[in-house]
Amino acid sequence: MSAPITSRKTAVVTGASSGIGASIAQQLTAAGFEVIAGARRLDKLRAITEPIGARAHQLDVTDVASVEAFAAQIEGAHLLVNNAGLALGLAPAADPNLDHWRTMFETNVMGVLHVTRALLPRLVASGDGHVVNIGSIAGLATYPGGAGYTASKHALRALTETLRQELLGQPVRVTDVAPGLVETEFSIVRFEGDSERAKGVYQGMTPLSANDVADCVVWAATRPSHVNIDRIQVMPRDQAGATQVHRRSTG
Ligand code: NDP
Ligand code: 8X3
Repeated sequence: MSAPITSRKTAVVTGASSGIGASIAQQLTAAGFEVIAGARRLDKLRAITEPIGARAHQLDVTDVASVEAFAAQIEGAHLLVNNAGLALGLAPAADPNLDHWRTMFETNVMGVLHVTRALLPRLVASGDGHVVNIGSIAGLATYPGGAGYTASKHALRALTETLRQELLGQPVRVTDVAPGLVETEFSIVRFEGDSERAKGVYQGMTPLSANDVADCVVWAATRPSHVNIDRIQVMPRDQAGATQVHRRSTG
């Protein structure tokens, strides 16, 4: 007797052209989801999605027209992973780079709002929807020079928690996955291509990998439908807080 035909659940992953989002797309595909991935750099995105048979569409989460065009290509969705995000610089709050602040808020907060707003009706209609927002330890703590980024991730946490409250009674779960240090392109972006400075962030310690965070997302997404994992705070063993990092001497 042949196995019953089961339809695959559809997952949408933003910012899947590198780092954590790429690993989430890969691991969700391996877990049986049909993945639709978005990012601005379509060539990098396709290099991730083609080998795993996922769909790739260009997406700039800060641009409402781009979000609408992206959403128009999606028929139905069960899982939305709002992963696209970035930090820019480490300027003090008293002497801020206003363009950096704007881009961080436009991406990390407004971007999540735009994509969620566009896809929420489809998540509800699926009868078993789930929004996973990639927050950060920076949404739970602060550090000098990090005000623009930490304020945006605190705002994202408020958005995530409010969404969970407002969706009470609807068939949609809401999860915050909040990692500590993860070695990806994150610090290269933060320091605008200065890879030596970026490497220094992880010097002498063992950071999380993108796969470690993707594991958490897949675990939360594959719990039974009545189980809402509110938050997973996941840290390297070498990190005990936003600024408490154990580093071994490398000299
Ligand atoms: P990466 O820089 O490796 O990946 C960021 C991803 O976001 C890229 O795919 C990038 O794609 C995408 N992105 C950025 N801006 C936009 C935009 N406007 N529209 C669409 N996609 C966008 O960093 P990470 O993988 O580390 O970061 C992923 C998430 O994890 C972020 O939200 C970050 O804040 C969070 N995080 C990271 C931690 C870390 O230590 N690395 C720790 C805690 C949380 P493209 O440029 O092609 O658009
Ligand atoms: C990224 C981690 O510590 O750079 O969200 O803010 S940190």
